[in-house]
Amino acid sequence: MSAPALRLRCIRAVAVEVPMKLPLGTSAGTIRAAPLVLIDVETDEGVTGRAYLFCYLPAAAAAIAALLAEIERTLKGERIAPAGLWDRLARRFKLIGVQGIVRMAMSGFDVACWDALAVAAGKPLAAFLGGSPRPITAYNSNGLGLMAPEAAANEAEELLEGGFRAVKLRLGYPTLEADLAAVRAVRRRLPDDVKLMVDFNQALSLAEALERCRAIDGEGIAWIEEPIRHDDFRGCAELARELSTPVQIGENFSLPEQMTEALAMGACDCVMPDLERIGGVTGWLRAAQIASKNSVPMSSHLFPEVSAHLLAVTPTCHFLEYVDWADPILAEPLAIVDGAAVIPDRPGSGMVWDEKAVKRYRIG
Ligand code: SMN
Ligand code: MG
Repeated sequence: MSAPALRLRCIRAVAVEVPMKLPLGTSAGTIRAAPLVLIDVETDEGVTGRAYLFCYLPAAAAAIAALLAEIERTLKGERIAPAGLWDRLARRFKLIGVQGIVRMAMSGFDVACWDALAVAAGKPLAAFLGGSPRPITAYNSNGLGLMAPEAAANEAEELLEGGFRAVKLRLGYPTLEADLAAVRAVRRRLPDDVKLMVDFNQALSLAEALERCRAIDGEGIAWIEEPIRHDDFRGCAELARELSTPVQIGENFSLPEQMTEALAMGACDCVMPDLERIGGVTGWLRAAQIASKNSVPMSSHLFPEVSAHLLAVTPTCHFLEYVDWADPILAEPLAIVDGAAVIPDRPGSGMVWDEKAVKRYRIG
């Protein structure tokens, strides 16, 4: 991988809130619009690298933008060399802590830096990282929130459009019976060869999880995601031992070190790190090595546009989580063909903002 010489001129951060076609009704609340921070890393050489962050709450967007301004003050004029810049920022933010939104801002900056390098090299990010762009099998993670069983079954069927052969259902209803009813209604409606993942979003205590997950263990589920607190690795390990359905965690791994801890404790059967929590491309590449050493299948969480490139260079590549949330502000949204993401044949990640849409959805 030859790294083109680029220097940081400035970072632009714009907050938008874009409408979602389908609301995401999780056990921890419903998200109806996606708050995003769009990041442009501009270089002295005229190359721009882009990334976006998903902020969960609109209120977090302004704070993240302020942290990006601090990153610009710290690194202005520096050579774009992401791993070295990560270490510089880790020192800069040592006292406040490289966690939470600080780590999100650092991750977004890191992704945009890698994009700039790949753009300058004239290669898709996957190719710049040494891989060959190929279709990445995805599951459709739009919608399928908490709702009546028949409504969920209808929506699951609609989500197969685009050739998807896998979808994800959110669980964590007030009762075991309601969880089971949703699983059965959706499973019954989907063709047998379509995979069904379920996600509790940390809704359960360990005792509840043992009971509920045993109840759905024989229902033909591809994985059970975050049944309990994301950082209760001991509890997760007990579930992983007890269940024949794979236990999936990872969207809350904070940097690759926490993934190492989880795997050392046997907390899960598969992992799905999130680009903005694992430490951007730099963190992802480390996580991919850890998953590979442990022979653990690795999927992505959100950010399908960049994650598709990264899964192409992930030795234990499993599934891309597909959501269409960024589509309204992208000039060319990620294409799905036969249920797989098509890595665009453009330099970098291939993300370019639709500036008119950015104006329309801008907040703050
Ligand atoms: C999720 C994603 C984004 C916001 C809330 C919940 C979910 C998933 O856990 O894995 O898609
Ligand atoms: Mg999840």
